[in-house]
Amino acid sequence: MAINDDDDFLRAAIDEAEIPALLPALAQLTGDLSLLRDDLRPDPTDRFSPQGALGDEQLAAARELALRTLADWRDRGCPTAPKFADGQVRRLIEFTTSGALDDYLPLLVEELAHDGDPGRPDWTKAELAADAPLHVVIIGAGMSGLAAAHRLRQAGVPFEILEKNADVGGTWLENTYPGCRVDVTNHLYSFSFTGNHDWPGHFSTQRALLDYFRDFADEQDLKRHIRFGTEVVAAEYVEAEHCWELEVRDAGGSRRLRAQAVISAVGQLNRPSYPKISGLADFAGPSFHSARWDHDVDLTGKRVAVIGTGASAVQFVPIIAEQAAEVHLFQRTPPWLVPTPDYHDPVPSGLRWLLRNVPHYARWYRFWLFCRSAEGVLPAVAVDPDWAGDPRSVSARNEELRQLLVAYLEMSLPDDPELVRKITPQYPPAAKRMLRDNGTWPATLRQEDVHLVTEPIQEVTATGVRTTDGRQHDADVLILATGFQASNFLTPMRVTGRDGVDLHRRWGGDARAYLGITVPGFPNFFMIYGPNTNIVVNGSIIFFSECAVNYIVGCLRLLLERGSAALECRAEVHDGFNADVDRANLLMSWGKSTVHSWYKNEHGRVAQNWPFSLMEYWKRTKRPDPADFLLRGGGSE
Ligand code: N01
Repeated sequence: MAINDDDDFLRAAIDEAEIPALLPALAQLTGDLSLLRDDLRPDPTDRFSPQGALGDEQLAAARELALRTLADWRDRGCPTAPKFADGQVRRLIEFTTSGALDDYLPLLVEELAHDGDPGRPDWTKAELAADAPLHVVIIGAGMSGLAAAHRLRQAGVPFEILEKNADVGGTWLENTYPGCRVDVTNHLYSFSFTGNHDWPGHFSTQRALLDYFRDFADEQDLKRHIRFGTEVVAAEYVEAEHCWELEVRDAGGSRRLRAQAVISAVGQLNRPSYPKISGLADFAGPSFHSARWDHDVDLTGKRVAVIGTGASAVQFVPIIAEQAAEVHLFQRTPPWLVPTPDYHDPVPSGLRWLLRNVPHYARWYRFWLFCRSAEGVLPAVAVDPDWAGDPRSVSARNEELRQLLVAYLEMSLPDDPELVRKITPQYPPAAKRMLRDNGTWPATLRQEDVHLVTEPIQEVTATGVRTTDGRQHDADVLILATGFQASNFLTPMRVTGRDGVDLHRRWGGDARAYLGITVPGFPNFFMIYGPNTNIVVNGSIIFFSECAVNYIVGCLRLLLERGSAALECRAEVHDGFNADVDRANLLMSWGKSTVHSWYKNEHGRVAQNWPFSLMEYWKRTKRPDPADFLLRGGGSE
């Protein structure tokens, strides 16, 4: 990589840089550790101040230092960076984290990936057991399925992906509603093993995400392993042969196929939830769910009724409000809004140039984002059992956060206290998913042709929606932004394990698994983004999926190393883990609060969320402990 741009150009680019990432990148590029000045240390724990809470003078000094260093590197002919030893890299990491994340150090070294792809399996099937029968079926070609395929291929394990849709992308293929975009910063919401982090936005649109996964599948030549238009209807364990028999449906009808292991990568948020509202079927106009957007319906000049004010609605209502004559928005519970000024902004050209052209910077940029979000606001959403303050918060720190978020609403709508009252949540921050906002949501709600209705819905009629106060809200189009059947894991698939046990009957609407991945009685059946692996206020779910994939690949390795045919999680390990998770979830805002959310299942148990740190999941999924499993078949019998 070489640069020959003049100083003015470099200065302008550096003005847009994330300084806490630029200094270590330049130190690595030049080998000059004196760049890591004590007075320029950032604070990754300050979530609300930009640039690691560095002050103006510090920033000016750091920019000057960066400019001199980069210009000098250019003038010396852009020499290749010296090879850094792990110890030196640790020094760079310690500078970036200011010692705040010491517990995370082993994870951080891996996350930085300064020396290749640390998640790549360090074994292959051919080395371990070339002749062992091991064919893996992955269900779903979304983000998680593609990650699993990538790692299995690296390990030389034969696999195929069965995908019900006609393309890859999963949720990013199915959700095409206007304004759909990722709400986790993109440079983190991407695979650790793809070099390309050239995102157009800090939070890119659905189209950019879909292109990313499509490009990945093409570049890695994964599509030839995918059977598109193929839905898995049922999976049954054939104990005598230690394999799974799958019933699949495709254009040719119903077929059966076998695999030694199954990885479900079907996601949590993809089966739309249709509300049980009387009269829904009587609506005379077009009606659709936000995740099944009907692009044939032109909303121009129409009266549109929208039910729901969750993540989906908050993204699409501002767009459709520009086309529709009127929007009637039915809110049951308002969301908390997290101020995010750059939510819709493109990555500025200077920053993009640095990410593309300064060696190491893209990695340090992602790494810095990781450090900032690893713990996120987790400590501020944990319950203090002795908290006796406002019941709309769960601890002193949670109350501080609540007041900050209320202040944001008041500041956004200074002359409309009535609207502020209507959209201020009466439950603790993080009890439901908090949504990003750059001012768009409050501005949309105050538009004259947008009517926020907070009266409960009585029924849907042929011509609109009637609320319990007797008012009829006329509409030409009805959009259900009512979310997903998140807690109905793996539905509508039938999964039958050992001794003919039906997984859904076993769960009884209360899905549980060990690490969200394996279930006793269901040997060699693995899940990615399974029960209790949703993260709420920290990190990126892609990180979690990669951890789960790493663990599953480790389980397959165990099978091959031990010469076993099947591996099954011990019941006591599974039960003990779930008891820990339940206890910990009750000590989080989402577990303590009684507010309705998709984090809980029909029994009121938090079946979705991971209550611990990212570090904890990384540690627990690093490699499977053989003692957690029963091994059967092959050499183990
Ligand atoms: O769904 P939701 P979503 N009568 O369940 C209301 C992810 N996501 O699709 O809050 C009236 O959050 C319901 O009201 P209430 C993300 O993880 C990500 O918006 O239950 N209202 C709520 O307002 C997100 O959290 C992105 O009282 C009814 C709304 O419908 C998750 O998906 C984008 C009702 C449902 O909100 C789900 O988000 C979009 C009824 N009978 C989604 N039933 C990105 O980042 C439900 N509601 C890209």
